[in-house]
Amino acid sequence: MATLTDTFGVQKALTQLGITAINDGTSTGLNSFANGELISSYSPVDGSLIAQVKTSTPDDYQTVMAKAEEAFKVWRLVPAPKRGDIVRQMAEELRKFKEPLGQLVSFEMGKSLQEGLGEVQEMIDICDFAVGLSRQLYGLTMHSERPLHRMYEQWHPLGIVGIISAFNFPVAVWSWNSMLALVCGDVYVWKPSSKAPICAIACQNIIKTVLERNNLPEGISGLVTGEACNELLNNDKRIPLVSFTGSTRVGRHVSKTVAERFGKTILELGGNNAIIVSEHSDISMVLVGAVFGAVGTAGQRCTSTRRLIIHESVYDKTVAVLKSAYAQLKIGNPLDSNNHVGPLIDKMAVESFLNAIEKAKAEGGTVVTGGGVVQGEGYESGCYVNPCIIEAENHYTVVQEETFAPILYLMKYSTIEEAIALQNGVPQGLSSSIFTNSMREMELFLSQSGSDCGIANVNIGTSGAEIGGAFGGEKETGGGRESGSDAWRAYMRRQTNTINYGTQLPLAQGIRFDL
Ligand code: UN1
Repeated sequence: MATLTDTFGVQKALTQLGITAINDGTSTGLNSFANGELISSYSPVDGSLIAQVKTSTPDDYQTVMAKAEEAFKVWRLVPAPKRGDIVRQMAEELRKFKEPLGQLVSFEMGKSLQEGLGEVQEMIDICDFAVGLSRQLYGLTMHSERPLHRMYEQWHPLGIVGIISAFNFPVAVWSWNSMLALVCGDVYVWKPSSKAPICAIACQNIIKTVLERNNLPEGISGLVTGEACNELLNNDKRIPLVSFTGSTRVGRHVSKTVAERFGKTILELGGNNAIIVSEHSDISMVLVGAVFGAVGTAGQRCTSTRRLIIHESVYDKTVAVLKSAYAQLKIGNPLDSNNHVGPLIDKMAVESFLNAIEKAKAEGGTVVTGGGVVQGEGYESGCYVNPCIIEAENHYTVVQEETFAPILYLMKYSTIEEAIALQNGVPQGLSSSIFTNSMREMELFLSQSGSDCGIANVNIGTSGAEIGGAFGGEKETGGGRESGSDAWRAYMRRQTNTINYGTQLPLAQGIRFDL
C-alpha cells in the first residue's frame, strides 16, 4: 500500500534536506551536540514516524554555548553590511529549498502545503528585510548642552540570543529572530519545539552550507534539543536575550526566570483574537477573513480568529453564511491542495479541543456546527477534527482562554462601543480586526479608545500578518515585538556616547566643581 509519505513526495523532500532516519549532533554537523535520549517526531498527517532526534544533555548544551561564545567574538567584528551579505546568501539557499522545506513543515506539523510554503516565504522575506536593515542600524545624534561636546548613540550587538520556538510556526518564527539577530551581530542558540524538531535540523543544514562556504564559525548558529534545555537557556547569564514563543503559562515562567537575572525577553504568547462584523461590512469579505482565520492552520496560529463579534442586525445572516461555508470545508491530508483543514498537532491537542467544546456547552454555549474527531480512512493519525462554531458569551471561562484549535465563538453586539469593549474584554491582546465600510467605526476601532491589541486590522482577518510590521501583542500576549519595523532594537544594546573635544571640562547641569 502506498503510504501518504510516498504519494506526496515527502521522502524525497527529506532526502533533499539532508534528513536521515536518526539525526544526532554528528549527522547534522552544525553546532548541534546531542548525546541524550531520542525524541521521535511523528507526523500528524498520517501518524508515521518521520525521524528521531537526539536531545542535548547538559554537557552538550555547554559545548554549544562555548562554541557560541567563541563565534560571537568573530561575528561581532564582521561589518554589519557584510553580515547582511551572509544573510542574503541564506535567503538564496532558502529560495532553493522552498519546496522541500515547505513540504516538511506541512508534513511535520500538519498545516496545508500552501501555508507551509507561505511560512518559508516569510523566512525569505525576513532575510531580505534583514539584508536592507544591515545598512540601517541607525542611532541618533543629539545636541550636547555643553560647548565643544558631541553626543550620539550607537547600537552594539547583545551577544548570544536564546530562541525558543513553538511547533505551529516551526521555521518562520525562528527566522524572524535569527536573521535579525545575525545582522545585528549576535549569534544564537535555538531550542525548537520538541513537536517539530526535524524542521529545525533541516534549517540548520541549510544554514551550515552558507557558514562553511564563508569560513565562518559554526557557533554562529547553535541548536539544542529537548525540553531540559529551556531551563538551561532561561537561567544562563551568558544569554542577554531570550525570545520565547509559546503559551502564556510557560511565558510567565520564562519572563520571571530571565528577569531574575536581569536578562531581557521577547515574549510572543497567547492570543484571543476577535473580528468585529459590523452591519456596514461586506459579507463576502468577512467570510474569507473569518473562515481562514478560524480554521487555517487548524486554528493553531497565535493570530487565529477565536471570536466573532457580530452586529445584531446581521447576526442571523452571518451565522447562516458561516454554517454553509463550514459545510463545504474539506478536511484531510494537508499536502493535498484540495483540502482546507489539516490535522491538529497531536492527540493531546485533540483532547483540549474536545474539552473546550464540553466546557463551552456546560457554561451555556450552543454548538452551531462541527465538533468531534474525524474517523475513517485517511484519518488514522486520530488528529483530524471538525472545525466547530459555538454561540457563546464573552465572559465564559473557556472563551477567556486560548484553546489552540479550530473553535470559533460567536457573540452579538448592538453598539460599536460595546463591540470594542467585548473585543478588549479578554486577558490577551495580540490581534484584532473590524470589517466595516464605515469610516467612523474604522477610525474609532483604530483610535486610543479602540482595540487594545498589538495588531489591529480593517477589512482583513486577524491572522496572516506581513513581516514588514512589528509583530506582537499586549497584556498576556507578553508585550514583545519581533520581525519588521524597528523590532531589531531589542537584539542590540544602546550606548550613549559623549565626547569632549575642547580644552575645558564643563560639567552637565551647570554644576561647578572648582579645584
Ligand atoms: C504565530 O502564530 O506564532 O500573522 C505567528 C500570522 C503569521 C505569524 C503567526 N504571519 O498569522
